Amino acid sequence: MTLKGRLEARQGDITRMAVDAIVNAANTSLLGGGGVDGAIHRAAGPELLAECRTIGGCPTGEARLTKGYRLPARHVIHTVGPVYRGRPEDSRLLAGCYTHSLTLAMDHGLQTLAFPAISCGVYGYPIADACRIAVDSCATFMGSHDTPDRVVFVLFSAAYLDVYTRPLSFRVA
Ligand code: AR6
Repeated sequence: MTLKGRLEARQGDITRMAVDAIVNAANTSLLGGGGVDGAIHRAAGPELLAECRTIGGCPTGEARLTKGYRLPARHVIHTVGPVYRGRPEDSRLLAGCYTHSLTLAMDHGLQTLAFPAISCGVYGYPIADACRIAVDSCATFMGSHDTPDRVVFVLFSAAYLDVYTRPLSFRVA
């Protein structure tokens, strides 16, 4: 299945994305925090935290779905990236964030998704390694499923967007 037009990267604020679901780089409590997690909770309003309280947390490498409330996105997929320690399981857990999020989207018929650079802020994952895992995980999943229709990597900085350009050009013919 072609990836052309289905997988792209852009610079921006993920809370502004009008997609079926934005992905949140959360922590295992799912009760909010700083970085993109804080921005998503601020933009979604207190109803998001209320729904998160009912979930009871999420293990690292997995994902959970909520509504989007006051966000332009209809849903939020909360996933928990690994704290980077340079161990082999870091990459397995980070890949799990992407594949679990994509599977959850597929199971709920969500066709457009936006991902931030999971684990690349407070959790310290080196951006080049994390980017390769993100692109490979999404390209592999989307190459064997016709859903989701479209995935956008939304990077806060121009420098991070630059990192995504080459790996994406290799995978998206
Ligand atoms: N849109 C897009 N990207 C953003 C936005 C935004 N509005 N805000 C930040 N980023 P981080 P982590 C980028 O630290 O490393 C929280 O406290 C940011 O520049 O948000 O997975 C959670 O509760 C960086 O590139 O997530 C956890 O405790 C990327 O998003 C912990 O941080 C991820 O940075 C998770 O740490």
